[in-house]
Amino acid sequence: AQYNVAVVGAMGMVGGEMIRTLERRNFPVAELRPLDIAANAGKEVSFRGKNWKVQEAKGENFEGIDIAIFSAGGDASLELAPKAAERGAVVVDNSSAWRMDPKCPLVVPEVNPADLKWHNGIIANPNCSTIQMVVALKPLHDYAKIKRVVVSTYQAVSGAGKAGTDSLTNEAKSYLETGKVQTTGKFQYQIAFNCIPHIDVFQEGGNTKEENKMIFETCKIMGDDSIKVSATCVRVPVWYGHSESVNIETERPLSPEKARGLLATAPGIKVVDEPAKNGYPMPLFSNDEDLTMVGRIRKDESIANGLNMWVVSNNVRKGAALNAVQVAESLLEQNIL
Ligand code: 2RA
Repeated sequence: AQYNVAVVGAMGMVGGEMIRTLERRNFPVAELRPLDIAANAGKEVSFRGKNWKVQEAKGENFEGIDIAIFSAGGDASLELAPKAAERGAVVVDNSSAWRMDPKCPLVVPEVNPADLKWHNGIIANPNCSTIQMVVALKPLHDYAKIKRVVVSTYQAVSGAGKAGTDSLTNEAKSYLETGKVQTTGKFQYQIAFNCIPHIDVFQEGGNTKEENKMIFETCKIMGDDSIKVSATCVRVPVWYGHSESVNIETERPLSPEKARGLLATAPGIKVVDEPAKNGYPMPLFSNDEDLTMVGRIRKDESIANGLNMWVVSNNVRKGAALNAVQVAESLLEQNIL
């Protein structure tokens, strides 16, 4: 069977990656319907050697759509996802709008594919920094039961879209050319040659929204509210690829060797862990990578059952577009559509 697939936010960085991912993975698309803001209606996107005209993202333009993949910001999702679902589409939404809604499954196919079975029309794609972490946590949690996670993230500027990557490029360029940085204002401060411990807005209690996303989304995806998560999310001057220092405490003993074996055989993971050969994951190697890379796996000697690891994944691919397409693939595999 083939399906009519809408991509909402088709002209954006993640929307464009979604279309490339649908093509690259040969998703059975009968009609591709690129949807975006009115100003972009009439423009064209290429898919499978054809040009497809962009239409305005509005209710009636979801008629006849089987799957609607959104990456158009929270407001558009709040307004249009229910309209798409009313017209019979299954929505996979990359914004944060529906992630903690009890009626909406929050899914990483390598972790909780069965949650797709209870969807009510809208499925939420988790935050990029959460996705890569739970892919790595899943095999270790199943074997040794994770009690607590402490994570520090080193997030690429592309997490803030094209404006984010442009900021880094322009600021670095102006510094190297003139010795002064002309900031573009996308981030709170200059990001070139700097790190900013502030992603999204500050919440009650001092965490940012990005940090709370990692805390709350992790428990929902893992299906275990007993997992304690502490997160610090930092923007760093890297274009693509989020890196995370992940420390876990488990109920049962878990040696680095055992962890390495579990990770190496788990879905969606590539273990890159050969310190003697300077073998460890880096965002520079994540550009063409669909897998979540894990390295620096070592015992945390400061507690009884502690383990440290370093997790790197491409935030535009697995962190957004790829995971959303894999959710759509899982719907087909499980005959849920
Ligand atoms: C960021 N995770 O990195 C957020 C949204 N993509 O900016």
